[in-house]
Amino acid sequence: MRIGIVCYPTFGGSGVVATELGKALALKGHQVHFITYSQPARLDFFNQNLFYHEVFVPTYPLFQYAPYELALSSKMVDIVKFEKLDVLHVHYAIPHASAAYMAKQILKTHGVNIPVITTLHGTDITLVGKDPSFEPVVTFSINQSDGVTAVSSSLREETYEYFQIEKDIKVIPNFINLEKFKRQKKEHFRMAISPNNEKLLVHTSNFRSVKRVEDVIRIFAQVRRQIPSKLLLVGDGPDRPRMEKLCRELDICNDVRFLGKMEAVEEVLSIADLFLMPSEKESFGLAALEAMACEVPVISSNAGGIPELNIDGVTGYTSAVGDVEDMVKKALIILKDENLPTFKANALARAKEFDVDTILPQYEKYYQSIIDEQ
Ligand code: GMT
Repeated sequence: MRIGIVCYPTFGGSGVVATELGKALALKGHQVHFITYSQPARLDFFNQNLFYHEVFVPTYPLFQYAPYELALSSKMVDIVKFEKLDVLHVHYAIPHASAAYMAKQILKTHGVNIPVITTLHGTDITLVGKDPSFEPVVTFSINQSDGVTAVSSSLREETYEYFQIEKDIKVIPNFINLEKFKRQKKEHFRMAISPNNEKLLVHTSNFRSVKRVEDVIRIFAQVRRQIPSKLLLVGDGPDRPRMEKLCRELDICNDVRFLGKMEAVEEVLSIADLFLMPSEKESFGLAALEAMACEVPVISSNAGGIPELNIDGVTGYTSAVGDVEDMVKKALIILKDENLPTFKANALARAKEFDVDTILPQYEKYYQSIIDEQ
């Protein structure tokens, strides 16, 4: 197949899933064309089947806001026609689904019918999408897509709850490349971070309020009182300065490291004992899946689709959003030396169920079914 993929090119979950999907499809012999405003962060290797088309938005003094969506639609029209694409797969509804709708209508006037598939990733539905500023456009463009997928059953149900959706939404979960995400021998790194064999807790996110990083720090502060431990924080975002201040107030700076944005997050996960994800909302929790693939059990909230991944009492524990006390209690259970190996093994076994080789054929089958319907 000749597939167009539209996504955010950043480290965020939707961009990562879209890029890893495109890479995996290219390795299976499909021709994949990425259409976005800069080179996707993980589009980091050469493959004869991979193409990248940059969307350029001209500026003009009249534009307070440059019209990215129009430039994107125009680029889609051009690439679909010139590269003779079979399907356009857009990731994150805003503004990709409406831009694709526009492109589809234009292409019709050129005698081209391009099937459009929209994948809903989370905040495009649960936070941003239901804002009245966007809701009518999101509802319309989801209903006008030829196919719609969501990354968890929870997100599917929330989409039906918040929007008047007539389309069937297919659930295709996030997936993981177990070749990249596996526990590596990084003993020197562990020795440097926890020289006295302290337990290592890790959190990775974009430090937005939805991630509740404050809970991460408060959980750690309490765990640390009972078990010698260290906290590694990977990622960056608007809440980071406030979190650094909180660490000072709690006098735990010596045991907390802010590592910033990292490419090779699997290296940090390889030395971790516990992953913390206390999110307010989380459609799937790709970061937790990456941790589990590196044999790291998870303490999480029970928000959104997380319980579809983190099995309570097996791969870690889930607690109500904001219940820091419960998360501390459960973290201490996992970190006991007699419990840790079982949780680690269970986390890996669960991650294997989301192996890219299992999930990729679900996308291929879905693409074909939507193409065949046209
Ligand atoms: O987690 C984020 O804030 C980034 C966000 C995104 O859209 O890039 O991630 C969302 O999509 C991921 C991939 O499908 C999911 O694994 C994340 O759970 C989801 N985030 C939220 O729902 C908050």
